[in-house]
Amino acid sequence: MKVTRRQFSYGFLGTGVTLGLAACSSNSTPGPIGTTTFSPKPVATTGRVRKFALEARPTQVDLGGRVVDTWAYGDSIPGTLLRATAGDRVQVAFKNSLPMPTSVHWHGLAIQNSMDGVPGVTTPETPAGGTFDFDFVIPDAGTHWFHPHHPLQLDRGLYAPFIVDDPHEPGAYDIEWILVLDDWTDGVGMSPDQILAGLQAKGGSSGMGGMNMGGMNMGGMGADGGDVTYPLYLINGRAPSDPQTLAAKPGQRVRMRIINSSADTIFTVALAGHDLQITHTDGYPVSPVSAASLRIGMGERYDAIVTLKDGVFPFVAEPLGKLGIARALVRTGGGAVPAASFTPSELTGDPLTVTSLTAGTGTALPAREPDTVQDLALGGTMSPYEWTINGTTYDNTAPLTIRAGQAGRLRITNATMMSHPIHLHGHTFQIGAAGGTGPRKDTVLVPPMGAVNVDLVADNPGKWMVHCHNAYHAEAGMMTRLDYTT
Ligand SMILES: [Cu+2]
Repeated sequence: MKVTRRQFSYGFLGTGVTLGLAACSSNSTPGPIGTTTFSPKPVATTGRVRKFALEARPTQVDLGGRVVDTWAYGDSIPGTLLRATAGDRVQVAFKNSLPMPTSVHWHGLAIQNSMDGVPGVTTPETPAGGTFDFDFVIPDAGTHWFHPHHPLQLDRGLYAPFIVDDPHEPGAYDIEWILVLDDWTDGVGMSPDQILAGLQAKGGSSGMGGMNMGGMNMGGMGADGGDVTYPLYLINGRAPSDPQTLAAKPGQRVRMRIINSSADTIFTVALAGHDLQITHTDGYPVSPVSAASLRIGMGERYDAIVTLKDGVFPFVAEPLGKLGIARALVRTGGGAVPAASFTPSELTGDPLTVTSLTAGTGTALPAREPDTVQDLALGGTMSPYEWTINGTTYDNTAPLTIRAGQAGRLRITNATMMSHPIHLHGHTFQIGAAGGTGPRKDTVLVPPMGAVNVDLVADNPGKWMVHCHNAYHAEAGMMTRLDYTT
């Protein structure tokens, strides 16, 4: 996709926050709206309707004393949390106050196709100054999020958590802490548009500051530094010199909901002095497993339970193959705050990765041989700067196909020297094989020169994106679709 993007200048509009929540009762379900006529999969509803207002707009944010212009949902990064219960009908009145068209994709929500937020495929693009009324029923609980399906806009401040509560949640924790990780350049380094232009112009060997094409030249996970180095890494919109602090008491159990909203950065995370008990990934339960540190790719989410000790403890996210850290703090007692560059010893060992996880009880797909097996071969070249699936960029893609009711297997192979977080819309797949031990996920980090098989059930008709969640790879072509055929 050779897209030339306009550069914009904009000022601080200073308009009021419009995000809000109201609830009322209704038993009706939304009909399809948008460009497609696929019927949504049946969902058990609570009968509740939750209404939100959401605005994407230019604003300013304070990154540790440095005030920068960016685009965000409201006036903060991350944007204000949206929250509902599985089975709720959600209505979002969206307003686009950006100076260009945008879209909203509800990452992890397996909702009806017409509400999926992919311009030209599922949902009309919202023009500058325009509005769109989203209306959908949420089938599944979990830690999810939302962002534009305009990849370079994701590398600004347009992201926010969407937490879907489980009506049957056992709730064996005292406090919840949502941690949104991000790599940040907007207003500090180059703009996302300048970064892409540099990658395309120089084929990856650019002398422009901020470029790091090492990912194509290094072998193996752990040397996988993406295509871009960033001047800042953030947790909950805060720089490491000005971290957010969770105030709690010793002995309290914290449920951490960790979301990697980065454009180009895989993180390894740890909480100093504590092990993380991993309980969910991408919203689905896993058999709980304890780990000192955890690796999380772009678009992935992990939930972890921690029983807090007494003191001050940095939660640190270390970008894979890049310099710097992001961090937040837990304070349960007295003690000095470690230096902004402090990295906990928990980050020195091998982190937990998806290969160590098994599906939680009742989470596996029913055991079933696939009716259709399809290949997803990941590739790319530096010059020109193109990333491909099955040998082509998205503008020439031949979509994968499936029929409603079929069991499908995707055989994902990676012929490049860097990891790619592959995200499927509208479904969660099971890593390995249906009925096996692998976890349910919607985004899987495929290692360099590696391969991952995933199984899915075609239970949500539509045209669904399958793509790399590296924003620059997606923009440079690493996308295809899974289209239902009749
Ligand atoms: Cu990629």
